[in-house]
Amino acid sequence: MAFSRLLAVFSYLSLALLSTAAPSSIPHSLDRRADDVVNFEVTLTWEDYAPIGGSPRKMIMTNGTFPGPPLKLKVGQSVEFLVHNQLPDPTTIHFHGIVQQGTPWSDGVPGLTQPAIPPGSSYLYKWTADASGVYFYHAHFRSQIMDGLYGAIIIAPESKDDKPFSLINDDPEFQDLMSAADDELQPVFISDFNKYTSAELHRQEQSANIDFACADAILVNGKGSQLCLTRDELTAYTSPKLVPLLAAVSPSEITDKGCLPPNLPATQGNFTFNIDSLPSDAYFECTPSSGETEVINVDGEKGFAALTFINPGGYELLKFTIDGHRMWVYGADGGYITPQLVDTVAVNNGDRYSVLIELNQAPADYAIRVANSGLNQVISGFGVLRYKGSSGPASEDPNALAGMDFAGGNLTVLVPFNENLAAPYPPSPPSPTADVTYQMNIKKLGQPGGAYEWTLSGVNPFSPNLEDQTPLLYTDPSNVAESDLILKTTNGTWVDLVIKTQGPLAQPHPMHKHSNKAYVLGKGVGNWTWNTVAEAAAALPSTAFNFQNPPLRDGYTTTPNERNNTWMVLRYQVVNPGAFLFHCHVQTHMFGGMAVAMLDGVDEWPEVPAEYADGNGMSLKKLAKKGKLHPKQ
Ligand SMILES: *[C@@H]1O[C@H](CO)[C@@H](O)[C@H](O)[C@H]1NC(C)=O
Ligand SMILES: *[C@@H]1O[C@H](CO)[C@@H](O)[C@H](O)[C@H]1NC(C)=O
Ligand SMILES: *[C@@H]1O[C@H](CO)[C@@H](O)[C@H](O)[C@H]1NC(C)=O
Ligand SMILES: *[C@@H]1O[C@H](CO)[C@@H](O)[C@H](O)[C@H]1NC(C)=O
Ligand SMILES: *[C@@H]1O[C@H](CO)[C@@H](O)[C@H](O)[C@H]1NC(C)=O
Ligand SMILES: *[C@@H]1O[C@H](CO)[C@@H](O)[C@H](O)[C@H]1NC(C)=O
Ligand SMILES: [Cu+2]
Repeated sequence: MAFSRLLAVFSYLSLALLSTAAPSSIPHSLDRRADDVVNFEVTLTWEDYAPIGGSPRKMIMTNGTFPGPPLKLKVGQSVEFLVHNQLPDPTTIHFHGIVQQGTPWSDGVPGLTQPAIPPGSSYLYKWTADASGVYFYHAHFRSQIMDGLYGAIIIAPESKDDKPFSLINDDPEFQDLMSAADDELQPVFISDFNKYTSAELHRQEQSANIDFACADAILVNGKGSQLCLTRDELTAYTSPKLVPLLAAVSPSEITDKGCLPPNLPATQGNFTFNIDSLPSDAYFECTPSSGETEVINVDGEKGFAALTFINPGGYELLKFTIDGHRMWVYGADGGYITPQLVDTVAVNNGDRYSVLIELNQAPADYAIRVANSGLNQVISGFGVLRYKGSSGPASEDPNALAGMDFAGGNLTVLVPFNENLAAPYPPSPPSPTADVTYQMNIKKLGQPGGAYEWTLSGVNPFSPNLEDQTPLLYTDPSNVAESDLILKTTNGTWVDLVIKTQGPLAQPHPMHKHSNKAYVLGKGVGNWTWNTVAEAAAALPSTAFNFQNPPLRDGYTTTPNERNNTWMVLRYQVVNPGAFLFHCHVQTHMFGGMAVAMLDGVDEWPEVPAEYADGNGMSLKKLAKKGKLHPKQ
C-alpha cells in the first residue's frame, strides 16, 4: 500500500520540529562523595495539561513537569526522597528496580510497605543506590502511573571497568568513547497515553464491562500527537490473524482509533458488554491533534550516543527502531548484559533497555519510531534523533529510512533484540536447584466477575482495596495467614515461581517482582504439568531451560499464544526480608487483580523504624521539626 498519508504525518512532524527544537536537558552535577546523602524533594500537583494538544486533561505534575525530573546518583549513595502530595487523591512512590535492601518500608506499595500518603501530606523515602543502572520512580497507588507520575533514576557505576564494552570492540579507544556516551546517557520514556484519567478509564471498564486497551497516542518523553489513519490504511494494517476474530462483531473491522473493538469475545472472553456506555472517543472516534515532538540531541563528534528506553505505560507493549541506525543493547532493567547488535527492541511495561548508537551517519534528523507490539491496536509515536549541526530531515522521503511501519510491521529485514540471550555481565549464574516452588495461573475470573477482573494466583483477584489495609510489613507475619494472595518465603532460600497463563489467546503479561531481580529460567507453550522445575527439566528437551546464564531481570513477560496455555519459570534467592508485590505491570490488569504479595524472609522479619511504624509515614509535624518542609507548605 502507499504510505503517502503516513509520509504526510511524518513530514509534518519533521517540519514542525525545525521550528520548535526543544532539547531535552538533564541536570547533571550530583558530584558528591559516595558516602553522602543525596536529597531530592518533589511536589505533586493535579493540573490541566495537553501533551498531545487538543483539550487538556488532568495530569499529575511532578515539580511542575511531566515526566518528572530525573534523579542522578552514584553507586553507594544514600537517597532521601521527600514528596509533598498536593493531589486530590492519596498516592505513593515506588522506585522501580531499586532493591530496597534493608529499607523495605521505602518500596512505596500501599497496603504492603506503607499507608498511602493522604492529600496534603508529605512522606520521606530513604534508600541506598546499591547497584548502577537505569531505574524509574512512579506512582504505585491504583493506576496513577497513567496520570503521569514517573521520572528516571540514573545510577552511575563505580568504574568503567564494570561495563561490557570490551565485548563490542577490543580497541580501548572505542571503549572509552562508548563509556563516555554511557556516562551521558539520556532516558527515553515511551508510553501509551489516554485523554481520560486512570480513574475515568476504570469507571469506563466497569460500566462497559471490558478490559480497556485503546490509546490516543504513543508519547516519547511525554510528547506526541494523536495520529488518525484512513479506513484504507487501517484495513491494510489489520493483522491477518485478527480477520477471523473480527467476524464476530459488526462492522468486522478495527476501530477508527486502530483498536480491536471492545466487545470482541475472542479477546475479552464470554461476557455481556455494555459498550454503548463508552464515550465515543474511548475506542471509536479518532480526532487528530498535535503536541510537541521529542528531540534527542546527539553529537556526531563523540562517536556514540547512549539512550535508555523505559516503558512506564498503562497497557501497550511497545517496540522501537531508529532510522539509519543499528544499536548495541548493553543493559536490561539496570544490569549490564552481553551486548547484542540489533535493529529493533521490544520494551514491555516496566522494562528498561540501554542502547549504544554509533553516530556514523550524516548530521541530520533521524526518526525514532515507536509502535505498539501487541495485537490490540495499530498505533505509533515518533521522536527525533538530531545530530549536532543537523541539516534537517535525513531524507526528503520521510519513510525512506524507516525500518517499520505505523503498525510495527517490518519494512526491511530487522534483527530484533533477543531477551532470552541477555545474559548478565559479568556472568552471575543461579542456583542449580530451588528450595520451594510456587505455581500461579493467570486468567480472567470469568462470570460473574467482570471482563476487567483477573487473577494471578489462579484463585482470587488481588483487589485494589487491599491497598488500603494496614501494611503487611507492619504486621508480624506469624499473625498473617498464608493464602493464594499472600505467600511466605524463608530468608536465604531459592524460590521458583511457575507462572502459567491460560489460553486460548494467552496474552503477554509483563510481570514485575518488587525488591529482587529474578532469573528467567525458561518459557514454553502448552500445559505445565509438573510439580517442580527439576521434574519438568527431566521431561522436556534440554533447551527448555537455561541454568547456565539465564537473563537476570526485574521484568519478565509471559509468552503469548493464540491457541494454547503457556508458562514461564522464574528463580530468585530471598535476600531482603519484607513484603513485596509481584504483579503484572499492565495497569488495567493490576487494577483488575493480577498481583500477589510475597512475604519474603518471614523468619528474619524486619523491625519497621518508629518514624514509619506510627502508621502515618512521616507526619507533616515531624517533617517541619526536622526542617524538611518545602517553604511553600
Ligand atoms: C523540585 O523543585 C524544588 C523547588 O523548586 C527544588 O528545590 C527541587 O530540587 C526540585 N526537585 C528535583 C528532584 O529536581
Ligand atoms: C457464556 O456465558 C453464558 C452465561 O453465563 C453461558 O450460558 C454460556 O454457556 C457461556 N458460553 C460459552 C461459550 O462459554
Ligand atoms: C520482514 O522480516 C522478515 C524476516 O524476519 C523477512 O522475511 C521479510 O522479508 C521482511 N519484510 C519486509 C517487507 O521486508
Ligand atoms: C538473608 O539472607 C541473605 C542470604 O543468605 C543474607 O545475606 C542476609 O544477611 C539475610 N538477612 C537477614 C536479615 O538475616
Ligand atoms: C491442556 O489442558 C487442557 C485442559 O486441562 C486441555 O484441554 C488441552 O488439550 C491441553 N493442551 C495440550 C496442548 O495438551
Ligand atoms: C498448541 O499445542 C499443540 C500441542 O502441543 C501443538 O500441536 C500446537 O502447535 C500448539 N499451537 C500453537 C499455536 O503453538
Ligand atoms: Cu497483564
